[in-house]
Amino acid sequence: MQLYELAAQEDDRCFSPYCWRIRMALAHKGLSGETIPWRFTEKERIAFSGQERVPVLFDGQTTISDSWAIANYLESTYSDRPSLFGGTDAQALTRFVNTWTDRVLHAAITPLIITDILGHIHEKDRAYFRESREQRFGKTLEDVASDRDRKVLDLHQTLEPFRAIVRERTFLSGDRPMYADYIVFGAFQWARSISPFCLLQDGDPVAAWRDRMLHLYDGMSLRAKGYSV
Ligand SMILES: N[C@@H](CCC(=O)N[C@@H](CS)C(=O)NCC(=O)O)C(=O)O
Repeated sequence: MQLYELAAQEDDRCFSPYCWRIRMALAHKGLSGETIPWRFTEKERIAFSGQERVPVLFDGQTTISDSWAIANYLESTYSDRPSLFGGTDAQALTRFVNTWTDRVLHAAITPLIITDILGHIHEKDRAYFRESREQRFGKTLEDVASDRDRKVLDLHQTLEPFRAIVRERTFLSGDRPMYADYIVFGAFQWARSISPFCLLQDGDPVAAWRDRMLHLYDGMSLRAKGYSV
């Protein structure tokens, strides 16, 4: 299996939140995938997948893109291995976690780390990243990133429903982590891989949950290149 992952300047600084979901999902299923580092501007290298984003999983003869589609593929193809969802009803509900994370959590984290992303990506990606993101946000990256000491408080507020769950349970999914946990964790691993800015305060149940996640699978994500924040 090969997993095309977004890499920064260094090949082993993989920072895509979507790719982290799949790294964790592969570990959960006990599958190993070779990481193929990929940069934003290398669209032709993943043209075989028929689209322009990572993650892309290449499994034998099968190519799948989009993290949600890949997770579903892994679940059905490797159904004899530990479930990522815990049944079809839970799978449907996990889709909500996917959408909330993509649209709400990522939006709250983006201003806190966007200039650190710019500082870490490969130099050949910088002009593309700045132009495409400034077009998306309708302002400069520096304006998006302004006032982050106040914006981090917005993140803490955004996390409140999630915090209420992980205050009571070990993982979002209960006693064991599942794909819903990996979706949310991907967002924190995105930040940790690329930014020294501290998103979570000591004593926050979300920080304790993230710490438990970091230690899963022999500390795979703790050992990955990133900042100790
Ligand atoms: N919905 C997709 C989103 C994938 C995505 O946006 N990936 C980013 C990396 S984090 C990407 O490849 N961006 C390419 C670009 O911006 O040109 C998924 O869940 O996999």
